[in-house]
Amino acid sequence: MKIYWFEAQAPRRVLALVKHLGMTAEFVELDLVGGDLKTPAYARLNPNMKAPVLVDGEFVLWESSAIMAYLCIKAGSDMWPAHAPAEQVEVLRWLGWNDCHWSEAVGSFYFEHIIKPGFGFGTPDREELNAKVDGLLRYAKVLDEHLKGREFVACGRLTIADFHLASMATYWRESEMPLADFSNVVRWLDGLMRIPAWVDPWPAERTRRATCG
Ligand SMILES: N[C@@H](CCC(=O)N[C@@H](CS)C(=O)NCC(=O)O)C(=O)O
Repeated sequence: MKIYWFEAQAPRRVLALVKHLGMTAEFVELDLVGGDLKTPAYARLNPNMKAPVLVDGEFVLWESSAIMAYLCIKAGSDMWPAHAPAEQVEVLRWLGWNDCHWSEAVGSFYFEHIIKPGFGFGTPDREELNAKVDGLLRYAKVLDEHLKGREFVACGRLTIADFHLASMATYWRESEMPLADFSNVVRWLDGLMRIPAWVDPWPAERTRRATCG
């Protein structure tokens, strides 16, 4: 099994899960700036030209939430409750909420403060972020109220929903996301930082991309 990745939030959650579940994989690191995601060979794996991508034999899968579900099924982990329909829809609800609302709310802060300096794309545009504050507060309130009295997002235990929602918000302090007043969100994010694979998801051994397949 190969996983194509680079140091960014969507690959982060997949790599953290692989490590957390104790799975083995070949981790193929992509050079974003060098254009690895724009090659025809990579586009054949993922026509969106994004990471991560999982290749397991002939099977190719993109979208981190689907990849995480696949990994859990393969490992027999209930972090994706494949055999419990009521729990499955609960997790699914938060995966969808992330992709439609939360990732949009936190994404600009993450991009301006983590991705731009990290990849040499310039310095954070704080004026641009001022316009994003209301959107973030709106959805942070939803998550904060949901997390009242809860340690995890769904099913009363760690699921892929936690990794999915936390991957950009983990960097909230460095990204100047106005989350300090959302004590349940902060408690949840700080709690995840007690999971070794979440703190350090990146592979110890890295293979540079030679071929896509
Ligand atoms: N919804 C996708 C998002 C994939 C995505 O946007 N990946 C980013 C890294 S976090 C990427 O590959 N960006 C490269 C680019 O846009 O050129 C997923 O969850 O897998």
